Amino acid sequence: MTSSSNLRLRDPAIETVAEKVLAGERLDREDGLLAATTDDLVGVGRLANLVRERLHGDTTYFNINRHLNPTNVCVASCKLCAFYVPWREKDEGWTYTVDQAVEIASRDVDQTVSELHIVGGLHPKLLVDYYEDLFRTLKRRFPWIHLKALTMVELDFIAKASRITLEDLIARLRDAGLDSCPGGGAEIFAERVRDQICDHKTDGARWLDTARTVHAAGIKSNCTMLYGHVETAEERVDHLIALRELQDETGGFQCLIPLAFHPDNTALDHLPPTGGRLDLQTLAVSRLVLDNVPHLKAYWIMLGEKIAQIALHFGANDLDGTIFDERITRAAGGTAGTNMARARLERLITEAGRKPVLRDTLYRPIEDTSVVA
Ligand code: V47
Repeated sequence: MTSSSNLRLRDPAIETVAEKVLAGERLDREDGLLAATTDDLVGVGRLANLVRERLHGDTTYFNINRHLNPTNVCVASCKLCAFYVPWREKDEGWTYTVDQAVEIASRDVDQTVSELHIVGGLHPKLLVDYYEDLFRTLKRRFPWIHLKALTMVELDFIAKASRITLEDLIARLRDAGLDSCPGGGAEIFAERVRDQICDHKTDGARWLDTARTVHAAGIKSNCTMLYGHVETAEERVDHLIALRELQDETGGFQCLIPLAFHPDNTALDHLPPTGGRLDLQTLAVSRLVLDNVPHLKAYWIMLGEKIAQIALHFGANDLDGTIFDERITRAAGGTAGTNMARARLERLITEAGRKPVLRDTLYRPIEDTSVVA
């Protein structure tokens, strides 16, 4: 049996955190802060790994998926983002018709691709009927595919722009084929931070309220935390606790994806990129504090393959997917690329001593032994 003494912690300050983790007790804000600020990275990692193995053993999920960004034109102008083209310069960006979007998706969607991840800019002319048409057409063309589409920020914006309630919007999109929602746009909930990185966008309380409404409609979603910019450790822990409180209420979050800030080509390009230390400690703290969300994703596109692989021992149990055609991280200087072969993802997982399991978006294993390299 594991005791805090054989965890070989270097920092006595995290002994109390360890005792709680070993007893399966919930961590409070103080505990989260100790874990986020200790220099005992390996100790915190061991604790997070314990929780990960308790929940999932060696199982490490991945899927075969494609991103689709119907537009990069956006009225929000977030300083954190390098992907958007402002509305006044809309001709410099792209806004696909439904037929164009489906044509782009069809370039590399076949029966092995189980998920389309669809997000884009806040475009004032793309209203509910556009997304209904898009989802219906995609489902007709690829009936097996799961549509994980539209962040809480986009849903909030589209409902207002279409002059309908959020409840109506969600019901209409669900009828058109929406299956679940991705976790983007949460950033850091603290107003102090949002004022500096994404003012004029849905605020933290509204993001959470929108997720509450999505979950009440029976739709699962993911959640994210963007770290490594102007936020403090306190603000990260508070963000995780706000997600935990909503999850206690709804149970609708499947997965947290901590997103490493990429500064290139953004209005915050004076900031340095994150280091491996912050990446791994943030994943570990996320696993420890967010005790009621089952999955923690090491998003290889933002972490890089090597940190994502090591993250499988710091709390993470999911690597996302093959990800055809990722554009948001690439715009901000991401160098990990896109379109990873399935065999390579599986190799990253097995080389880390974990067991790869191909999943669908709802974390159901897909029985399939074929290897598509
Ligand atoms: O909403 C934007 C963030 C998000 C930058 O739910 C940036 O399964 C870092 O949410 N540096 C999009 N991050 C990505 C996202 C996501 C990715 C993979 C899986 C899932 C899921 C969700 O990326 C945006 C924003 O929070 N972002 N710009 C940047 N420069």
